[in-house]
Amino acid sequence: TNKMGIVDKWLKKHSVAYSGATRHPFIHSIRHGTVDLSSFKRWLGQDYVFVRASVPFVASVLLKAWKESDDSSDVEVILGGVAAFNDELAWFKKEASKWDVSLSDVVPLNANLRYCSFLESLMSSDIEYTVAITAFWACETVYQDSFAHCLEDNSNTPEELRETCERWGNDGFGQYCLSLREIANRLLDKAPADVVSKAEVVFLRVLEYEVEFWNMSHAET
Ligand code: HMH
Repeated sequence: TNKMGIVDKWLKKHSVAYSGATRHPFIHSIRHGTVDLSSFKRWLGQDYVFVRASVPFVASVLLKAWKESDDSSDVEVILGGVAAFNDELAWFKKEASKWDVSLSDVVPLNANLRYCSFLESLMSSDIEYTVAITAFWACETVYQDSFAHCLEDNSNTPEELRETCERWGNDGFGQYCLSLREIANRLLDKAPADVVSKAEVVFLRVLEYEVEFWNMSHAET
């Protein structure tokens, strides 16, 4: 409907990297119903650690929006994301007990620690709001796109994994990701060239970290 934003251009330009993050073998295995349950459990425990660690990052994006945004509806969109954490952490606890995963015993693997430190580096006040919201959009969108793929009509996702896929693959979460995309596009449109380049690099790094995150599901330990 709208004209193509900068983020939409990046999705085309970097479509191979984007598909690498959203069509990972782990996602294919869920969608095909061949997923190894020990992989799923490992992902679940690692993602709980990641989601907890991303709370301060999202709070920092909220703070930047409140200080720097020219549109007060940004704060509301991001606040929606902050508010969803409560429910999300409760969901992880419920899901973990269903699969006999002990969340208090999860040891964060290196790829997870690296992704968390990357998010932490983006909390710095030196990082522009435009760059930070681009990272946040990319992070949420990879999950939305990946799990929505597992819910498509021709998918064979096992019944007991559907709730997980719906958590990020549902239409409401899809709308929320579109709202984040609109904010990113609006800010990038007005940003100086060096900030746009920084945001593009950050977008690509998020895609890499997401691939490494999925890769942990088939880690040896
Ligand atoms: C690794 N990326 C990772 N975990 C998540 N839960 C999301 C993105 C979406 O919030």
